[in-house]
Amino acid sequence: MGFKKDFLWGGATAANQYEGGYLSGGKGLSTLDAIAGGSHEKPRMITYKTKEGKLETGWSRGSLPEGATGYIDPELFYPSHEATDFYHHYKEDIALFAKMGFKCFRLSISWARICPKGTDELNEEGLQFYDNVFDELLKYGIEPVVTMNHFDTPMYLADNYDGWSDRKLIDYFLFFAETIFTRYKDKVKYWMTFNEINFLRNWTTIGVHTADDQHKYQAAHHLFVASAKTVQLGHKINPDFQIGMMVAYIPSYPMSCRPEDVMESVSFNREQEFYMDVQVKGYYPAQKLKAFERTGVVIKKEEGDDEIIAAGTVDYIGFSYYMSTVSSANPENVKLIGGNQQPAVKNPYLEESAWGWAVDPLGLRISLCKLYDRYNVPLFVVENGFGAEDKIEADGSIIDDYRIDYFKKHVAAMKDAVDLDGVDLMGYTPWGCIDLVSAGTGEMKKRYGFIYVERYDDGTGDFSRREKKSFNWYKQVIESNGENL
Ligand code: P53
Repeated sequence: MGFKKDFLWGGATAANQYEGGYLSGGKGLSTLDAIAGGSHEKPRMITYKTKEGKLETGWSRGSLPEGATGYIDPELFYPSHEATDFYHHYKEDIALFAKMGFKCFRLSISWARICPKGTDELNEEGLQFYDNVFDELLKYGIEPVVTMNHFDTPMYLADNYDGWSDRKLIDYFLFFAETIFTRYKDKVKYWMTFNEINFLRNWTTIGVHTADDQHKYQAAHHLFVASAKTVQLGHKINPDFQIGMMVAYIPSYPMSCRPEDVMESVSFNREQEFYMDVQVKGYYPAQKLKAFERTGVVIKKEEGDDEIIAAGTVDYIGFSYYMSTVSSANPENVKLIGGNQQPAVKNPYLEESAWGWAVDPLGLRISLCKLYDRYNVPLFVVENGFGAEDKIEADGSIIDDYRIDYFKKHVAAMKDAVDLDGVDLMGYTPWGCIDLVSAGTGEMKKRYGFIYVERYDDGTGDFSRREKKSFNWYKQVIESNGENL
């Protein structure tokens, strides 16, 4: 009973939110480097140069004019540039992870650190950086779990190819994949292709200028082909590789048992299932093909693409789980929330974080059941956590009982899914195990870590690290393999 013996307890991060060193060691620019900070109330903005050379700003989830290129304004603060400086603190941080007893650590490789333009030019210094990181992890027996691409597209590919809407990116990505697979084949066993593939739709994340369905799904097709080829290539390079996909999973409940509400919720869930269907089952589901027909989306495929997708299915599903949502057929129930004005329906049975995310531990068990029943492959909870403002007490301590409470309930829910539902669960890597920049708002204020980093939204802070109360709590959870919560 309980979690398996070799359960992968750890924590998760991403290069653009954690690493910093945005121009150090030969790294090229990535799209995320041109996105300024925002807040719960204020959306993040892209700074760009138009074809005519005018400097403009635009919504980070919107479209850019044709020919616009990413631009960094020296007067502005961009949180990714230094982030929380893993680049210079990796030894110290990994020692802290080891102290918590981590069995694994999830990080992403910055594509532009390996291939500064995203093309076939290599940066040896970047490759060496990750060698150092992996060696440091392995020294403590910590298994690296690598996201090959977490939201950051090399800016050169966005500026010159319109990002992933151009099929050429498949070849460039495969070159990057082959490089890192070959280089790290004896150091890394667990891989994931694209982070939250269902959230990739604009310049910020995949370098496409037009954020509409046609561009989003054409890019998704290229991502699917790239991922499938990557899986096949990886298995050839090292048959022991475990290569997963990664989806942002936000299960939706119907607002009521009224069939119209239920249908609304089916449609919401299907959008996420689409990405898993393609990458786990190996084909486009009928519901999506019909939706394309209805909405006039035409996917340009090349001969052989369907076969590639069928042959390159993933070994496991990695997913992020923070919250559930609600679907309603009545538009008056839908409110726009947050700096990015996401449509949402409030669940009257659940509490929310200060950023409006509904806390729903049972929703995690429900998700594990649904995904395991539907796909029957191992599952890996690669992100989960509670973004909150932390306070340093007069004695220097940080008493984050709210975070401990959140994790306690979510680990218990996973345990039920394993013990009561028979789900094959590989591991658990809470998000932002050390404080890092929020993806949604660009804030430091929205913290997730067991480890506090002195870095603030006005760019101050000396990056010093300290353990929060949750640090020792999580240590004891790992020590007891999830028995002592
Ligand atoms: P932040 C929204 C909803 C669910 C997951 O998010 C999301 C987002 C993006 O805002 O993204 C993942 O930092 C993502 C991470 C991100 C984390 O969730 O907005 O994979 O990069 O930091 C938490 O609070």
